Order: sequence, then structure tokens, then C-alpha cells
Amino acid sequence: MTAVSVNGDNTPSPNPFFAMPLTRKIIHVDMDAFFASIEQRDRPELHGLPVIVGGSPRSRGVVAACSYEARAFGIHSAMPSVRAHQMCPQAVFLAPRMARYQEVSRQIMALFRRYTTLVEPLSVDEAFLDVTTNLLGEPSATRIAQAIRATIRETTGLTASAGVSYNKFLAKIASGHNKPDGLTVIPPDRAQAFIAALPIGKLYGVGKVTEQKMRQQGIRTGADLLRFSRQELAALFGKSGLFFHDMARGIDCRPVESVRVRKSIGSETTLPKDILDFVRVSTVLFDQVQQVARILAHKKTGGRTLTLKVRYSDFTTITRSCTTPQGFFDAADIVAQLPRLLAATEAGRRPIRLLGITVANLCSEQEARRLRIRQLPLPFPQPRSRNALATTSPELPPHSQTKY
Ligand code: DCP
Ligand code: MG
Repeated sequence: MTAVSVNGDNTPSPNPFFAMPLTRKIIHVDMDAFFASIEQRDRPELHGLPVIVGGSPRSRGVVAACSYEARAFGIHSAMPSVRAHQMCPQAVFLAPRMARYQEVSRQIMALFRRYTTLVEPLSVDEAFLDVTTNLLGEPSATRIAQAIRATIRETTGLTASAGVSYNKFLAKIASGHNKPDGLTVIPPDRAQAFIAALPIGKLYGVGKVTEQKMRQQGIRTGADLLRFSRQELAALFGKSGLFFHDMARGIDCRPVESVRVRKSIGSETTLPKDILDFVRVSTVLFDQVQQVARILAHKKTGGRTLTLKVRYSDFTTITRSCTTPQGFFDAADIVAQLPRLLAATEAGRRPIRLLGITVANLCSEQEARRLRIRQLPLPFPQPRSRNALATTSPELPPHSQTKY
């Protein structure tokens, strides 16, 4: 299965803290079992059945989405379809119909824009909405969230869950708190207690590896995280540690960004069979180069960083990157650097199950030309980071009379 990615960027603007009201009203909306629910809606005979959208259990594919009936069997996204079939042999497996899902996605995103102009889509089925000031003049974010959920149901026949709070991270956690078809509101005066009780794996940006590392440090909940200083968390988790420190205190100044800046363009292929032969590896990569080059040309863009991703048969995944001042604008630019990246892998000596190529740090050719002639380091200090700003901000937004 080949996936082409055109990713967005959530990088905060340099100084969001002073640019926004102290108490914002953010809603995060996430559709329930999105692909699977659309299939159940379009084929009523599938209602109430365990439905799995993704690769066939006879292939090496994975589960993209599963209905809540399938989840009762322990099935979840990204699980190999073979495993899902073992856990629930009666499940109905369906191949994805991306065009159909995109159509519904466009429908719900358009619906969000009836309420506010500040809509930031995060993926095909979820978005952040800043409704601090909104197109209805409605002071209650909770009422807006209820209205959005009702309108989604009426217009699409699907259910969505929503979270309401004063920042993005809490709104996102809230939307997942009462899924499916749920609504959770975390007002500022309840945030600290909510975070304190939160299992650490639920915190934004805490994946399996970080969770394990936190557990080794005795950090199991948000309350445990509060015992660690910024310095300690930075030493343990690098830049993410600073974000974790702020999150434990309910601080997340990232604005809802309605225009997302594209960050990378890539092509990734899970191979039908593991490949050991170097020539075959090169052939797959060559196809991917052509595909990426076509998108770069179509979007009239290029990037300064090229990344090669290799997943070996045992699922060990490595990436090899290089950044050049002249950038990667066409197939020739990529092909010129690829052998060097490939040489730093075990291609040809170790079986490979997935290959991917990504061009990131996107810029126009004009920008790249400017960069090439301006390679000198800047003589003045870099702007203070978001985290540096956060140190001077209050532990929690001051308790206010704002109603959510
Ligand atoms: N998706 C995918 N591969 C993944 C995860 C998700 O293809 N590893 C697709 C299928 C999902 C859709 O994206 O339907 C939305 O992803 P979500 O994480 O929001 O999952 P669901 O909407 O399916 O379920 P939930 O009710 O948990 O939100
Ligand atoms: Mg969803």
C-alpha cells in the first residue's frame, strides 16, 4: 500500500501568548470511528456489526478504522489485519474508499466554518475551533459544541465527539474522554484536578516509548509529573520535556491556526513482500522519487531536507536525512543524494518491509535561491522560544468568571 503524504505544520507563531485573549474557548471535534461509521451509514445491513476498514486479512495490510462493535474484541487502528481477523473472525473487512471519506470530511469542515473562521483541521475527521469570538455571537462554547454535534448528525447521519476547554491540549483530551458520541467540558477551574488524575499515556505527545520512560521515573499521572522541574524534564525528554512541564500546569499557548503551512511531501510504500535484493529496493525508491517529484512540480515547491525511511522485516525503523542549501525540487535533485542516504542503511543486506521518501523544510525556488546566497549566521540572538515565554506565564490562567 503506497501512501502519499502532504503534511501540515502546527508550529506556533513566535509570540502567541500576547496575541490572544487570556481565556480562550477552544472546541476539538473528532468523528467517531470515521471510515467505519461511513461504511455502516452507507450500508445499513452493517449496522451493529464489527466492521473493519483497511487491508485484507490475507494481505500484510493494517486496520485503518474499526467500528465500536469491533473494538469490543480488542481491535484497534494500525493493528495487522491478520491479527484482527484472528481476534474476530466474523468481522466484516472492507477496503477503504478514500474519495468517499474525503467528501464527508469536506462536508464537516464546511460545517465548522459556519460557527467560526478559526478552524484548524488536524486530520480527515478532526479539527480545532476557536470560538472565543464566533459567528453566532454565542457566549457559551458548550452550547456551540452541542449545536455542532447535532448538525453533524442531521446533515451526515454520523456521530462526533467534542471537547471544550481553554486550550488545544485540554480540548483534545476532552473530546476523547467520552467517546463515542460524547461531550466533555473542562473549564479553567477544573483543569488542574482533571490533569492531576490523568494517566500519563493520555497526555498529548506521550507515545508508548515516552510512557515507559516516564513510568521508570515513577510518573504515572499528571500529578506525578508536577513533582519534576523544567530542568529535570528537559534532561529526560529534551524539548518535549518542556512541553510536558507546561501541560502538567494546564499551559498550552498554541493558537488555533486556520491556515496550515505545508511541512513535507512524501511517498511511503508497505511492500507486498519483504525485499532483500538491492536492485528491487532501488526500483521501488525510483517510483517514489517520481511520485514525490510530480507533487513538488504540481505544488511549485521544493524542500531543503530529504529523508529516506526504511522499516526492516522485524519492524525496526530508521530514517536517514540530508539538508542541502540548493534544495530538492525535482527527481534529479533527489536522485543525486539518495545513494548516500541508502549507503547509510542495511539495504541489500537485511530484508525490508517498508520504504519511504520525504522532502521537508518546504520552500519556493525563489526562497531557496535567497538562502543559497545568504548562508552567513545571523548576528543577533534568536527570538525567545514559546517555552521561555511560558515560564513567565501563570501556572494556570487566572480563575475567571468566563462561562464555558
Ligand atoms: N486512520 C488510518 N490509520 C490510522 C488511524 C486512523 O487510516 N492508523 C484513519 C481511519 C479513521 C480516521 O483516520 O477512521 C480517523 O482517525 P481517528 O484516530 O479519529 O479514529 P476513528 O475516527 O476511526 O475512531 P475514534 O472514534 O477513536 O476517533
Ligand atoms: Mg475519529
